[in-house]
Amino acid sequence: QTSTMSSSEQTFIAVKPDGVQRGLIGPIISRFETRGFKLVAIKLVTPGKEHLEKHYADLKDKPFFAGLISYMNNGPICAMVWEGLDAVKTGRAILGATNPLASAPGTIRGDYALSMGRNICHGSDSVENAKKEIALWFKEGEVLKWKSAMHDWTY
Ligand code: RTP
Repeated sequence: QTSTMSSSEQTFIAVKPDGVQRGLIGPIISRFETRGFKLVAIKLVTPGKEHLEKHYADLKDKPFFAGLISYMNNGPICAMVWEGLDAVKTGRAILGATNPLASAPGTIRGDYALSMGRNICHGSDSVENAKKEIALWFKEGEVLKWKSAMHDWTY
């Protein structure tokens, strides 16, 4: 499916409160950077319950919804936008399966997490949702356009 891939595809990646509190912002950023993705937005936020309920609106009828919102509302979240070839799908692969027990070693969750309810990171699951999530978490001027000299010829 190379024809549908865009080098400017963007995905929303967040380090959840447990990831921030465990000091895992660095390793998580590092995996996206060293893979070749470009960081175009980043901030530390405590967005509050209402915002988190919007972010997880699709899951509002799930039995774990209230627990999920209180987990996500438990401290700062590091919100980011990463850009590059097939960023959404490859971003999910870098994070690993939702349930860390099923995540392969070498993925973020496969290396740093054990529990579904404390899985340290979030990544958009489709290009459409990535657009919605970026618009929810960032204001227009917060997502930067910049050119890395390196990206011209190394990727
Ligand atoms: P995320 O949105 O956080 O990247 O996770 P995901 O797409 O891989 O998984 P999703 O089904 O959207 O679930 C969102 C988050 O809810 C928590 N969860 N708990 N059965 C449970 O207890 C359960 N299922 C999901 C996880 O934190 C999951 O990442």
